[in-house]
Amino acid sequence: MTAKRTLHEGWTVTGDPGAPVAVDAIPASVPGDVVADLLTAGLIGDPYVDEAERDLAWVGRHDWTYRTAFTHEAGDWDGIDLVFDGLDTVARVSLNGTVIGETANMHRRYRFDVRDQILEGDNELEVHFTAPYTYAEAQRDRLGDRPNAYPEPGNFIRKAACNFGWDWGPNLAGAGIWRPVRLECWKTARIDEVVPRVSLEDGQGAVDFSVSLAKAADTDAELVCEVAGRRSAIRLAAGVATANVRVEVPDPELWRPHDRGERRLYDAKVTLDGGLDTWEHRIGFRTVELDTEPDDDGRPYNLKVNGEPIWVKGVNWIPDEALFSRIDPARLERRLRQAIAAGINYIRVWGGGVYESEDFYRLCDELGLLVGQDFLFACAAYPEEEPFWSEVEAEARDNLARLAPHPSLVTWTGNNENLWGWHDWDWQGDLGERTWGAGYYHDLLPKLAAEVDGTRPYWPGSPYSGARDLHPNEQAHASAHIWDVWNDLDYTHYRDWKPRFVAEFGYQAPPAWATVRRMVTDEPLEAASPSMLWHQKAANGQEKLQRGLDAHLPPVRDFDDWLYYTQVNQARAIRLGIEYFRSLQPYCSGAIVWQLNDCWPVTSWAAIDGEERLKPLWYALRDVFAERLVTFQPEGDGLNMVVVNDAAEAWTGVIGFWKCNAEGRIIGRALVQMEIDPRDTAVLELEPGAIPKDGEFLLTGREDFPRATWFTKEDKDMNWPKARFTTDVAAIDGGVTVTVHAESVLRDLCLFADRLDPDAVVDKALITLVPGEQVTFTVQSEAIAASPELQRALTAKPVLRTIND
Ligand code: BMA
Repeated sequence: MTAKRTLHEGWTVTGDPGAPVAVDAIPASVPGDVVADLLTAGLIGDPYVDEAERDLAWVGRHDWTYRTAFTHEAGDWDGIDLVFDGLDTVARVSLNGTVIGETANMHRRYRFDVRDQILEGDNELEVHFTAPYTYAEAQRDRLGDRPNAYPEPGNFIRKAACNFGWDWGPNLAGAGIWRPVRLECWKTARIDEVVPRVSLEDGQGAVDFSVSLAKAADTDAELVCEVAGRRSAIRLAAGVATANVRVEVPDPELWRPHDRGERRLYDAKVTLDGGLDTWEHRIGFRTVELDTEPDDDGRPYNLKVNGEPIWVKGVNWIPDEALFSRIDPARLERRLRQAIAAGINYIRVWGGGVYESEDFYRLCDELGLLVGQDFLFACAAYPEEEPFWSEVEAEARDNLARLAPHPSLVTWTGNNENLWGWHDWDWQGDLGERTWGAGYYHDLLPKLAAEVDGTRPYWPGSPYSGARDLHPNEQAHASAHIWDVWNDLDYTHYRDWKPRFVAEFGYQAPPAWATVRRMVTDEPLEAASPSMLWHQKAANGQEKLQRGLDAHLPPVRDFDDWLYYTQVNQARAIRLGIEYFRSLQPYCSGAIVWQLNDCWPVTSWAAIDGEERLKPLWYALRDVFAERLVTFQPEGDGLNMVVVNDAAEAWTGVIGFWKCNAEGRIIGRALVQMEIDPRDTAVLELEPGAIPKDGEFLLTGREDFPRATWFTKEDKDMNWPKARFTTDVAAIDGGVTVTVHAESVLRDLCLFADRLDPDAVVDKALITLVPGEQVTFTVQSEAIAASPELQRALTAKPVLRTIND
């Protein structure tokens, strides 16, 4: 029998005497972290507001001691273990004054045998955390410094790299018991670990359970493994503690990503000796292949699930809150549902963050999102010397086993940009003979991935070209990151690339208005007011935003213009990139946008800001990731209409497109009968006469087909007529609708209802209309529904915006 009891109550945290703020046994959250505890106690300002983060640099440079007391009733136990699912990071754990273990890795689970230390009645548990900087800098001094894209020692400690700050995140490197902790008491034997290897061959499912037991004495044991009502049993002789048990499941229903149909999850269960201990998880049957066999052009990077090629409509994922313990299952579910609502089918968990929580992968299993998981290395050279080699091995084993049951998890990747860094970022001179992580990415991790799991493809890096002598970001070879756009070039230069698979590309914009107001109190509020700049972490970020504005949009008159125009530009940049990459299918097989989410309120590449609000980019993603896409793509002096059908059915019908003059008056019409096979692309070369010239533009109909547009000039050069329109506001349950009737061209119409009610949600954005057309926005907001005054504000600037207003 096993009795499990969480130990989350009664904790306090105490700072070391040298800390600038005296912290003496304040209440502490477990799971939690010290920054959140200091905030709750009122000892620090909100690190997300203005420049408060700046004053918190000391937190990561001091030690923190967590303490609690608990009572324990004596029982006839053979084993008593103290189990930590996550300690952040360098900890010394003591029970009743005796040290029971030391840790130095946030990404592992720890189990300590406490039979000899635990007392009947009252017990005192203490976890002392050494400052992460103290440890990491000492390791750096001992082993010798190595390159890091950030001037921080995050590569010398097994702690989330982004804890030390990133180009979208605050530096809040603290400490804490960041995942659950519990006491486990057991009798005779317990199940130590189960790794289910799920396979599917010719429609026949099987689960190979690899089970390890902890036994108190040399007794034999019976294991029963069950899936979908099928079971296999095995007797383990005394002295044997591991077993492999196969359960066959004929004709299982499949697990499918959400855009490929339904999915079925099956209960899997392992029972030890009739109920002495049990292990349960849900699993799913699906196959996954990553086809990277060289072809005439280079090397593809084709993901196949259940034998079907998947065009990866992906986003990069970072921890959803800088203070990780604030991320609860409901928050994760909201975020993942927002991803699905945008047509996203794949989430890459980026290597500068964490191996996500059980809830994250469970939700991806249930909702049908594919997950690519990086091992946790990002943008730096990592030492391979001890203790790091052993820590990385232990962490990889632990997480490969922990995540193995999840059908959503389809690939493992060695690191983020470190192979690229070694090639291109002047590392080699600085490194000399020092290790930098190659041994992890090319040897240790692929070996462990095969040994512990063995059911998922492993790729050494993001990006990686498939051969060590090739440049890792070679565009004709497997995965590439596209960062020359954003860093140096206009977004139209996405079209200079011809990639096989884009694992990162992104373009910044500030967050929603209500989020801006939450993060800065600057008066006057300006694009470059002090706290706005503090919440812009990217190298020359403001200049890069301005470069984009200068190239495309009319001059900015005030902060409202700046906010709207930069957000529109972000959406247009990524729209252009994805439309182009999709037009290259099947040569190009996916695009993973940097980045879906934010971890605090900040100007960043995210589509959903740190306060969970949708930026215009999110709406653009929903358009361009739609199953059926129409896009205009230039080719030489000509123009093609490319129609991409990612559906399982053929797409037939008539697409109407119109040529308009700058006033929006229709000066030419064409109707084309299109027939596009399932998961195929059709290209229609436009007749020279159909191609718009100088100031004219093209657009497709809006009723039966997704609207596509093609402009011959930038908005800044367009001399659009001044926006003219009328509006109707109508009440609906829990909100209002706003119908806009266009009397002139209206370009990228947006309704920023969060300016009136921070909780308002609007169903569309970035709508372009010509005279005579109309659009209806649906606004969910109780506050607006209840207020005629707010309703009036809904139909005017700065809430209702169009480029030509
Ligand atoms: C890539 C990512 C992140 C970074 C982003 C934006 O390098 O891997 O490291 O946040 O670009 O610069």
